[in-house]
Amino acid sequence: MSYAFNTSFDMKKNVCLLAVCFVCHLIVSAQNVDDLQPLPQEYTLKESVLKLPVSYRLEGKQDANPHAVEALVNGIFSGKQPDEAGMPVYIGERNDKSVRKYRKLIPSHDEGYYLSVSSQRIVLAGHDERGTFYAVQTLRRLLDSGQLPEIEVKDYPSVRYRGVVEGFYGTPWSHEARLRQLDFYGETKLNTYIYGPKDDPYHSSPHWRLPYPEKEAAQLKELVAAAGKNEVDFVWAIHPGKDIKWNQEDRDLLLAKFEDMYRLGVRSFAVFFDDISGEGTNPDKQAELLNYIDEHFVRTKQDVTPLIMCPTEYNKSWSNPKGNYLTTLGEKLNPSIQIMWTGDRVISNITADGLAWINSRIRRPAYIWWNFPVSDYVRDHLLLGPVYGNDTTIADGLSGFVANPMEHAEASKIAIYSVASYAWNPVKYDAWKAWRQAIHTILPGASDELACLAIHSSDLGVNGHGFRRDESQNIQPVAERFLAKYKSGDRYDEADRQLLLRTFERMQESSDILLTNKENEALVSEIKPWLLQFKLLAETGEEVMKMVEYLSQDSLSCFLRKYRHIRALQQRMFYVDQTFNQNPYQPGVKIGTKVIKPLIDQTFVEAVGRYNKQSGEKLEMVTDYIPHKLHSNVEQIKNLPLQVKANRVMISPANEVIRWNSGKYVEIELDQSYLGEKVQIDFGVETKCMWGRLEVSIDGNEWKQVDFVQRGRTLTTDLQKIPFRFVRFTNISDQEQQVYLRQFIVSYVLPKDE
Ligand code: LTM
Repeated sequence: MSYAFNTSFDMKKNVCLLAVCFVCHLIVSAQNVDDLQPLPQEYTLKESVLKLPVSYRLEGKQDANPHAVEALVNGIFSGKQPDEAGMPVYIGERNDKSVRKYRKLIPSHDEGYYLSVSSQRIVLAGHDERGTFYAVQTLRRLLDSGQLPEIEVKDYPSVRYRGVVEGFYGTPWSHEARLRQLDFYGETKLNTYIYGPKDDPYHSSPHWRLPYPEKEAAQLKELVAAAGKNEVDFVWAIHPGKDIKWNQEDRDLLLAKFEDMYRLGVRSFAVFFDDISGEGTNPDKQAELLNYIDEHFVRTKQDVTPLIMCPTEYNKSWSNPKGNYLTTLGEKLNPSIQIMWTGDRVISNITADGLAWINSRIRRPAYIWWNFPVSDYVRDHLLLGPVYGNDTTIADGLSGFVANPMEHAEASKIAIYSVASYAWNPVKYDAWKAWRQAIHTILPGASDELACLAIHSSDLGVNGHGFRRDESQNIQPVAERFLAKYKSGDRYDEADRQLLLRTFERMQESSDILLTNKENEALVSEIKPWLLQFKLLAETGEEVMKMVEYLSQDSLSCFLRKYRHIRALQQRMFYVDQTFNQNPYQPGVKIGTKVIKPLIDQTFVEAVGRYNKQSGEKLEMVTDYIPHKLHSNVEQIKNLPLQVKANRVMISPANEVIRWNSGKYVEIELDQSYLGEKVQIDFGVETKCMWGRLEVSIDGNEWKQVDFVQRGRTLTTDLQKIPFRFVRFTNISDQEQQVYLRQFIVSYVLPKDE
C-alpha cells in the first residue's frame, strides 16, 4: 500500500489509511528499505538479510574523508577498531585506491555515492568527500532495524544546497540546540545551516558592525567545527540594511566583521536585506556592495563558498510591478552570487510557474528560503504537521532549498527531516512517510503519541499571511459528519461518537506519556505548554461527547454535572493560555484549532442551547471566541488576528515592513461601547509620526479626532473614559508610509457585573 502524496496533498484518499494507522496504534519504523529517508535515487535490494559483521577490516582509512571514517567507526561500529581478520569494508572517494574498482558505479554528481552491502564486503564510495559521508549515513539508516539488507545503492541529491536558515524573529536557538541540529543535519543529509536569527544583535542592527563578545565567539567557533564534522556548510549571515550607510566606512566594517567570522572558521557567508525600509533597499547599492564583497573577500580567499544574498523584494507579492528592483539585481550581481526567494508570497509553497517568474528576472536559479515551519507570526501555535505542497519537479530550477524553522528547535525537526527528504529526492518524496519517519526518528519510544499530538497541531489559525495547513486529517471527516448531523437535529451515528471518544482518550494518553518522556527532554520542555493544553482540550472533548449522550437520554442531572465540569476545564485552558508562552506578539497556547476545538465548541453550544430551550434555563454557552473585529484596507494588516486580554484588545503584531498607502486605515470595532482608557501604538520608529490621524466613534459613522503624544516609539492617547466603540488610525499624508506594526493596543473599562 502506498502513502503517495506528492505535489498535492490528497487528504481524502488517505484519510482512511491514517485513521487505521491511528486507531490501531500502528508503529511504523524504518524496517523497510522503501521507508528510507531521504529515499535513494536508485537501489537494488537482494534477497538476503545480513548482520553487521562483528569484526571488520577497513580499506582506505588514510585517504577517505575523515568525517566519514569517524561516522563509520563510531556511529556504526560503536567505536570498535578495525581488525585485519575482519570482513573488508572499502571506503573512499572516487580516485582513492580503496574504491577505484567501483569508480564507474559512482554517480557523477556532487555529493553522490555508491554503497554496496553483501556477505563478502561493504563498499562506501563517494563521488567526493561528502558523498562518502552520505554513503555512511545511508548504511547507518539501513541498520536502524537491527538487520542489514543486501543492497546496492547509487544515490545523489537533486538539490545542490539543502538545509535550514535560522532566520526567524524571537528567541534564537540555544547553543546546545544548535549543536543537536548540526548532528541531525549530518544524519539527514542536509549540507547547509544559515545562521541569521533576527534577534541576534550582532547579526543585525544595532551591532552588526561589532565583533562578537568572547563567549559568543567561542560558541560560534564550536558550531563551525560541529558543522564541519557533519559535512554541513555553516553560513554566517549579516543583516545590515536597517541602518547601513553606502560609504567606504561601512563597507570596511562589514568586511572586517566577515574577517572576524573567517577567523572563527566560517567559510560561507550571506548578506540579508529582508524586512527593511529606506536607504538600505536600493538595489544598485546592494549589488555594488555584494560584488565588492565577492571580489575583495570571497574570491581572494581560496576556501570560501559562493556568497548568498536575501533581497528586499524576496517574494512576488512584494515585488513592485512598476519597479526594477529584481531585474537590477539580476543584471548587476556577479553570476556566482545566490539570490534567495520565498515564493509567490512571504509564506507560500514553491510552484514551477512562480520559480520560472523569478528566475527570469534574477537570471539564475533562485535559492529558496522556505518559510515553514517558522511560527514567528503565529507564536501561540506549534507547527508539527507534514511538509507538503512544494512542486516536486522543480529541482533543476533552484540552486538551494532551506527551511526557516520555529524557535522550538527540537519540534522543528519534524519539518526539517521532511525538507531533507524532499530536497534530496523531490520526485519520490512522500509527505506522510517522511512525517511518520521523522517522528519515529525524533522520539522512537513514543512515536505514536507524538504523531497523535502532531496531527492535531499542524494548522496556523487565522494569520496575516493567510497560510494554512490541513489538520486532524485522521478524524476530520468523522468530526464534520457528527457535527452536521447534530446541528441539523438528526440523531448522529453512535459509531461516530464512539470514534470521537476514542480520539479524545488517545489524546489524553498521549499528553501524559509525552509529558513524562525522558528520551528527548529538550523536545518535551519546548512543547510542554501545548501538551498541557492538549490534555485539557481532550478532556473537554470527552465530556462534551458524554454530555450530548446524557441529554439525548434525558439524564439531566448527569448532563448538568458534565456541563459544570466542562466550564471548569474551559477555565483551566484559559489559565494555560494566559500563563504559558506569554510572548508580546501572539501570547498563549493554541492547539487543535482547525478541527478538534471547533468541533468541541460547536457541539457544546448546540447541546447547551437545546438544554436551555427544553428547560427554560439560561446556562452560559461561552467558548473563547473573540467578539471584537478588525477592519482594514491595508493589505498586510487586514488579516492579522486580534488578541484579547482582560480589558485590552490588540492587533497581533507583524514582523515585516508594512506598506501603508495614503488614505488607508486600520479600525478596531469592539463588540459594544465601553468607556475608553488608552490607545497605544508603536510603528517601530522614533521619528515623529506626522502622517496619521487617530479617531474614535460610538456608531462608526460620526468620528471624533483624538490627540496622541509620542514618547520614543510609542504613541499614546488617554481616552479619559469617553464612551466609544470604534477606533481608527488613517494615513492622512499623500504618500505611502513604510512602518512596522509592533503594537496596536486599545484598552477600556470593563463594565462591572450586574
Ligand atoms: O522571510 C524572510 C526572508 N524574512 C522574514 C523572516 O525573518 C521571518 O521569519 C518570516 C516569517 O515571519 N518572514 C519574513 O519576512
